[in-house]
Amino acid sequence: MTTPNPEVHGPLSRSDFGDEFQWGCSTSAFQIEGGASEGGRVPSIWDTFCETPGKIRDASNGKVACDHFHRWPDDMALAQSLGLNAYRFSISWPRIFSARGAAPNEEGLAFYSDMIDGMLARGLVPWVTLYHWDLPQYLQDQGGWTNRDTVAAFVEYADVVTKRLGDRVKNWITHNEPWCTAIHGNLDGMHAPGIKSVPTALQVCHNVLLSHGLAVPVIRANVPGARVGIALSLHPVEPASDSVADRDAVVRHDAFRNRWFLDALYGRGYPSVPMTMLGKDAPHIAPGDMEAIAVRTDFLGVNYYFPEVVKHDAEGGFLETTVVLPEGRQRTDFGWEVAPAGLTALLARIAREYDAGDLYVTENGSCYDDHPDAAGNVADSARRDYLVRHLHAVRAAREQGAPVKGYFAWSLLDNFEWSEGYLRRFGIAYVDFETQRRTLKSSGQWYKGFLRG
Ligand code: IFM
Repeated sequence: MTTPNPEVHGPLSRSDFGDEFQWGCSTSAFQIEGGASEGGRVPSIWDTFCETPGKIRDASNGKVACDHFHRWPDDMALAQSLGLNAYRFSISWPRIFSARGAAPNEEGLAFYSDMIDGMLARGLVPWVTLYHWDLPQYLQDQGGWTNRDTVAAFVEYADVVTKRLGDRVKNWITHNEPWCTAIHGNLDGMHAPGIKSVPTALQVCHNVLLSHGLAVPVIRANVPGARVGIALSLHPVEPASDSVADRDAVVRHDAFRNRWFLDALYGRGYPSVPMTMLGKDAPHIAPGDMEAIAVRTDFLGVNYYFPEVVKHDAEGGFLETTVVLPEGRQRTDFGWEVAPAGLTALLARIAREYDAGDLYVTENGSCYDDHPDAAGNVADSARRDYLVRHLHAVRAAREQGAPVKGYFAWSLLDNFEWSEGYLRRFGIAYVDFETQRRTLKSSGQWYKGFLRG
């Protein structure tokens, strides 16, 4: 199957990526499930955040979302119809434990167990994320991720879930985008729990990584043949100008955006800059933490959306940098730059600089506000083009030697886009949130044609 614009992009076929390549879509529990008070689920920090006036742009919440809690068989059938062989989703921690020290909620475990059976029956390899931002509120009430007991609670949660589901699930992702958990949740306050504090954000960041490190051996012990990793949001960084100050700003920005995570996970510790700049705001690191964080993993999940352009700015927070948006670049409706070459460069860089094992693009997608036309079709040509060009970028990275073994489009469905509510559509299938009807967009049709050859 060739791309829709072969004259622009050249031919691309599924077979270019080999038989073992994982082709999927990614989703997350809070963004699609709904069923917020069903099946023994208790509130998460996102339920609380949604109830706080002014936090969500359209004042919406995740109570119903895509109603995936009830409609998952149809959604899995949709995924199967696309020709996917994998599906990435997250488990809602508040569905599994209703209080610290409580017994696991059997109904919650059964929900995911049934869904996993449904995936396997449809030829979809399950890829499970344990934490995609929906911390139980009762844990936030005792300090959330700043409290090391939350680290212990996460490891217990990982233990229960992997013991119960590990007979069928082999691919485990501990955390999704710890940068967002830490920074959006605790520095800029855009995400739940909405805190704005440098030391809190840095401690959260450290404790989240620690919980990853401590959970990995537990998952391995529970799951024969487990493959365990973490999914990071990573961004190529470029200078706003050729000045020395801006080029130095790139080094600092990259050191926190990317290397803070990569260096720590692959045994180099946190980069000395910005650590030295943090002073008293630096995280408390207990003996043995860094060794735990650097536990061996099997793969790295790379979530790629856009590169960042930065300039030096003495007022620009602890990094003294500001992200700028140069004119004249192609952008999605969210303002994110469309830069497929950044994905190739990023994957090649990770392969060159880190011993990360296999790489999976665990998220990549674009936000455009397309709606059905009079005939009911959703002609999202910009999203289709984004998908085509980024698949070319993945193939280019493989040709450069990066061991990229899978691609998961974000997202299967339009969904709850965090503080933007339902105003930002990332799905390759359109969701009418009034009727819950799903309509495959042109991008989804292209993906299906490509996958089915
Ligand atoms: O919707 C999010 C997802 O939850 C995490 N990665 C980025 C996506 C788009 O913003």
